Amino acid sequence: MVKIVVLAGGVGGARFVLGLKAALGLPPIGPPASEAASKQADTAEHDITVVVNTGDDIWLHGLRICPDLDTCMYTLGGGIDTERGWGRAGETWVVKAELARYGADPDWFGLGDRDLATHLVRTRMLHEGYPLSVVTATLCTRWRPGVRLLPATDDRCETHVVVTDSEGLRAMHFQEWWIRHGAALPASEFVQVGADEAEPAAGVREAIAEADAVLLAPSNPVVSIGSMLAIPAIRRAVRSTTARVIGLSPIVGGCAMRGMAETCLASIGVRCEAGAVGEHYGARVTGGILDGWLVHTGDGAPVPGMEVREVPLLMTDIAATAAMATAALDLAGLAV
Ligand code: FO1
Repeated sequence: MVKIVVLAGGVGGARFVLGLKAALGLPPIGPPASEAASKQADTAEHDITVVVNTGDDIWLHGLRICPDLDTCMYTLGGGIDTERGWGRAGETWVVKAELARYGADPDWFGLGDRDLATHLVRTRMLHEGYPLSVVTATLCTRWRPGVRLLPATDDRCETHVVVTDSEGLRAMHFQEWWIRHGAALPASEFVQVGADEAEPAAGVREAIAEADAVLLAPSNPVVSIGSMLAIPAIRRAVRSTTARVIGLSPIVGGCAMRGMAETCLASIGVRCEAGAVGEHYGARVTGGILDGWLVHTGDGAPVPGMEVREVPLLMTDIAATAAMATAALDLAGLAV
């Protein structure tokens, strides 16, 4: 059985995994058709583990909200609102409006009524003492994403943004910076609060160590992939796996597919170019994490210590994304 581990953020990461599943002959949405086959580990051909960023996670209205885990779960389980890329299809916002009438802050966060049920179940289980990895597995018994979703950590490790503007220097949660302020405030630093003490969630180390390929999805290199690699034991696991580690550039032709990456890269002094992001991740042979780097056609530039290949990297549909995933697995030395 071929074991594949993907490090992924939210919208971009989830869309990439849809293509990866298709590349492996799995239905992109939902569980493998032959449920029995996937249960008989020896007959299932592939085992996909997605290690998901938890840096976006936030306590709001007394609820624990995990945007990237939910985006992956809904996308792969068929419940996502495909226009927004986050939250539930057919969503309503009655509770959000009621909270606003009470003046219950914050009113800037899009708390959907259907989504609320996920946060209520998760919060209740967390209060009962279950780790986030168990909560996620429980939520996935409903959504059946067809892959194993693991939070990067069961510990608190939130991305906060340091802003320096006319009001002086202050920090705020990533969600407030991204949603309330539209990522428009000048961010001087992104801090993963708790990263040094955070441990990988149960199963993460083992999945990376036992993988036949480790892929970095085309997610935000700073606040999605970067947040996970800020957890020391995750970085160590990626650097020491016997699998080849292959990244896919989220930057195509000098611009990020999801607006935020450009802003985040500028804040940490990395040029918004595929080659610069590859260098930012670094080659494993020189202390970084990558063995190979997939860039969009035309963005090819040598990056010392890693094999760079050019393929179309626009996730325009599942077939295009499947081709990207196939190219990444090929660069990892796996023919699918
Ligand atoms: N993104 C927004 O731009 N506006 C929102 O109001 C919003 C609410 C929201 C609620 C639940 C959820 O799972 C995701 C949500 N997102 C929203 C996306 C979220 O900010 C993610 O962190 C981004 O997708 C970046 O990864």
